[in-house]
Amino acid sequence: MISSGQLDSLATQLIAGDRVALARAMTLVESIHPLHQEPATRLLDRIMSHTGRAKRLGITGVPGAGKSTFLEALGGYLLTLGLKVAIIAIDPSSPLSGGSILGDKTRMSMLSREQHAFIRPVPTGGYLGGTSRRTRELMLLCEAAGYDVVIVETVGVGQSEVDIAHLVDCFLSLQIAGAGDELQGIKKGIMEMADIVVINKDDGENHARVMLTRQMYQSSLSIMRRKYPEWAPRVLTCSALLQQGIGQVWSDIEDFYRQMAQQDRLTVLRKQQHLDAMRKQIEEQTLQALFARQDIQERYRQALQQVEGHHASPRAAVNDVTHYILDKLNH
Ligand SMILES: Nc1nc2c(ncn2[C@@H]2O[C@H](COP(=O)(O)OP(=O)(O)OP(=O)(O)O)[C@@H](O)[C@H]2O)c(=O)[nH]1
Ligand SMILES: [Mg+2]
Repeated sequence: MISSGQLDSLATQLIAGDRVALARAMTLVESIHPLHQEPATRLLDRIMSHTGRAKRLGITGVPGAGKSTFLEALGGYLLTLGLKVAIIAIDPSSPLSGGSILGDKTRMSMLSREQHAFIRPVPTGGYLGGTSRRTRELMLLCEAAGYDVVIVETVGVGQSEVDIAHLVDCFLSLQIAGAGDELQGIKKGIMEMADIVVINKDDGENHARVMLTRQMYQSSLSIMRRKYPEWAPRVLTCSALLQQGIGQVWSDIEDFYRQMAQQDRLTVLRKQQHLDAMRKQIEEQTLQALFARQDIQERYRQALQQVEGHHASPRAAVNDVTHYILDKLNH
C-alpha cells in the first residue's frame, strides 16, 4: 500500500523536478495492479494544476527513418537552448523485439545521460487499447516535472501513429526519400495528420533524391484540405546524422505555436483532445464493467448463438441484450 503521506511527498518531489520521483510516478501510473489504481488516480489529481505548459510534440516514421537519431539531435539542440526535454518512446513491437528498445537506448545514449533530458520507453504489449491513456498520463507527469518539451515517438505503422496524433499539439512525420516511401506516406493518410513533414537523411548523395521527394510532398500537401485554418503544413529536410537543419525544424515548430495561438486554437484543440479521450475511456470502462458480469456475458453469448442459428434477427438479439442490461440496472 502507498500511504497518503508517501503519495504527497512523491508529488512534491515530482513537481520539484526530481527525476527519480518522476520515474517512480510513471511506474505507478503504468501499473495494472489493482492496488495501484487508486493512488495513481490521486497522484494525477495532485499534479494536474502543474500541467499544460509544455510543448507537446509527436513524431513518427517508418523503421529506419532515423527517429532515434533525429531525437538525439533535436533533444541535444533543445538542451543548448536551456530547455528540458522528455521523450516517451512507444514501441508497439516490444514484446517480440526487446532489442529495439535496447537499440534506442544506445542510439539516444548521449541524450539519456543528460541531466535535463528524460527518456522513457513505453512497451505496448499486453494492454490493448490502454496505451493512449497511459501515454497521455505519462506526458502529464513530465509536464508537472517541469519539462518544457514533451515528445512522443512511435514507429509509423498501424494504429499507433493515429493514436498519438490525438495526444499532441504538433505532429511531425519523419520521412526518407526513395523506395516509394513518399507515396506510402500519402496513401496511408499520414499527410492529413502531419503538421510538419521532415525528410531526413538529406546528406551526401541522397541530396538530389531528397529534393525531389520534398517537391512531391509539397505539391500533394498543397491540394490537401487543411487540418487547421491557421496552419499550412510545411515540408523541411534535415540530416539527423550530421545534425544539419535541426534548428530550422525547431524554428518551424515555434512558428506552428505562434500561428496556433491565434483565436486560442491550441487551447481549443487541447480541450477537445481531453474531452474526446475522456468520452472514449468512459465508454470503454463502462463496457468493461458490464461485460465483467457473468450473467451479461452469458446473455450476450446466447444472443450471438440465436443469430448464428437463424433463430433470431440481429435486431431482436440486440434488443434482447440491451433490455436485459437496462433491466438489471433498474434493480
Ligand atoms: N545518412 C544518414 N543516415 C541516417 C540519418 N539519420 C539516421 N541515419 C541512419 O539510419 C539508420 C536508422 O536510424 P535510427 O535513428 O535508428 O532510425 P529509427 O527511425 O529510430 O529506427 P527504428 O527505431 O528501428 O524505428 C541508422 O543507421 C542511422 O545511422 C541521416 O540524417 N543521414
Ligand atoms: Mg528508433
